Amino acid sequence: MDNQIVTIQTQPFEGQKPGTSGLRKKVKVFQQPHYLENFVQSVMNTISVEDRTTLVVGGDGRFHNDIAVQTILKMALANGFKKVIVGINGLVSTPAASHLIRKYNAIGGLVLSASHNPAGPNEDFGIKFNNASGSPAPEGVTNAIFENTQAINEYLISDMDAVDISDAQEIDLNDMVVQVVDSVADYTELMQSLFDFDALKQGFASGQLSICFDAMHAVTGPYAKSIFEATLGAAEGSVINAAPLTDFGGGHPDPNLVHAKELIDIMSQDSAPALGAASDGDGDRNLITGKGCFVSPSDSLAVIALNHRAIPQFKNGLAGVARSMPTSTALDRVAQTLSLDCYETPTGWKFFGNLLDAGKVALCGEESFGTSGDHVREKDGIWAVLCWLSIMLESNKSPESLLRDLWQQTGRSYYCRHDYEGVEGDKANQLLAELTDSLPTLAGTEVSGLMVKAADVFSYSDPVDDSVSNNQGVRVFFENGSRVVFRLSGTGTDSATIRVYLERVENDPQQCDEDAQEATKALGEIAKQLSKMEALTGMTAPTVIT
Ligand code: G16
Repeated sequence: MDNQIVTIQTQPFEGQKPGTSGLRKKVKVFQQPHYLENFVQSVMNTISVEDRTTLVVGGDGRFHNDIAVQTILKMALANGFKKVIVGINGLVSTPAASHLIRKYNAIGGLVLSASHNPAGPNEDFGIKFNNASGSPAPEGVTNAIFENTQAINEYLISDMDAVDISDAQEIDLNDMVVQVVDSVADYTELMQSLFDFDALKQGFASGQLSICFDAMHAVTGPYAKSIFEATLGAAEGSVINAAPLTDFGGGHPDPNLVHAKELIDIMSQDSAPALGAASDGDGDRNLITGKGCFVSPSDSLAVIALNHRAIPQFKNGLAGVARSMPTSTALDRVAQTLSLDCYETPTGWKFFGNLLDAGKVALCGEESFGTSGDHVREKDGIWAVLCWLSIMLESNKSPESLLRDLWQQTGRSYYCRHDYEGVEGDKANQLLAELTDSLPTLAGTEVSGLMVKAADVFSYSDPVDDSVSNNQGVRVFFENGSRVVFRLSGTGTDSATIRVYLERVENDPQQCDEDAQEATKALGEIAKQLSKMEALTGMTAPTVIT
């Protein structure tokens, strides 16, 4: 093919700073001329010319995915990449993208997704760069990308026609090869290597296992169909909302109690299958529920850790475990019971990358419905479901009784997250600033009957590369072991969201049956009081409780 490389003059856009997980903005923002190109060029500028070997590209299939993929192919060619691996029709789940990067020894990947945020012409789009280990780029790299976006004055792009990526094939563009891969097949093969598929198959055949998996019309539908139905023999129709749609069917593919209501309703019926699960827009998050029994993400992580020997990937033991700071301390108690190292990182999967690469941990998780192992460097929704199926099969127990076992052995973290959405950015910043200012005198005071033991702003020193990340959330600890955490979401696309994380630890196994929302209600009031929520934002109650 005879393609011309064109140099386009451009100017920096404001606000191209990657957040918790890449750059997320409204589609309309990404549709502005040069907007996506500026960011992509800024990423490519951080990769030296000799390192521009293989790049992985793909996304969750949301509106604008197709256009963005073609733009990136043209820019990869113009910027001297030798090969681009892309999923059929540009679709790749986030964990599958991480796997492709590792499998094909790519220098990294551009993952197109705004995760659980709604999709469509008036909704959200996103892009992030993952490094050669498949991990979301660490802060040093995202800062370098941001600096590039502020100084950019030109980008390189080929004038070639759109590449046909509708089938698995290799296309030679002379200077660059585009390899279109069936990422569902690659990912299914990976899962097969990590779990005992024969045993799981028998579990489904015997009726011991059954599942309802809600793909929420997002990217995991084909992966879930391939693994649960076609390979493991779950009944046809076990995967619901399986067809990926560019607007996710108008839904909000956030697998939580609010947005996965269809699944929760199915799981509350007498005819419910043994396990209910859902994943999000790009397939990295997961929700786990038994019959009428929601498993909080923090507890799910702790159950997987406690029962890790039932998972073939971990049959030789776990190197260590990690959780993000706001995630409940259930994992810490399991780690203590099993004598495992347990690390506490800031929110953002990228912070687990170094620990995983260094072999310090093999299982990580977050309260935001994310869990994964050391097989990829992203959270992995389907993998978490396979962990639960493996544990249920080996123990012959339901999710509910596995939860009870956890609470019996290590106590229960009653846990709830209150989100205050739609807050003006200035007001949200002011709330966090005033709260931070109040911290030095907080310890030793009593708030609504609870004594404050300590209060601080979480700062993380990475034990592998010694990098320091400050301002990672405000923590208030109480004498009775309860904890309240405040931070601003880094994944929104317009107004600010204040997240308030509530945890009350109950060590008496006889007292573990309360409803989590009820059990943390008083802490929620204390959090409002401490943060002057109503006075500063005008909000009297959270908009979402999970
Ligand atoms: C991303 C990050 C997670 C984080 C979550 C919520 O997930 O990878 O580590 O917990 O955002 O972040 P925030 O509280 O800042 O909104 P995802 O699934 O959105 O890519």
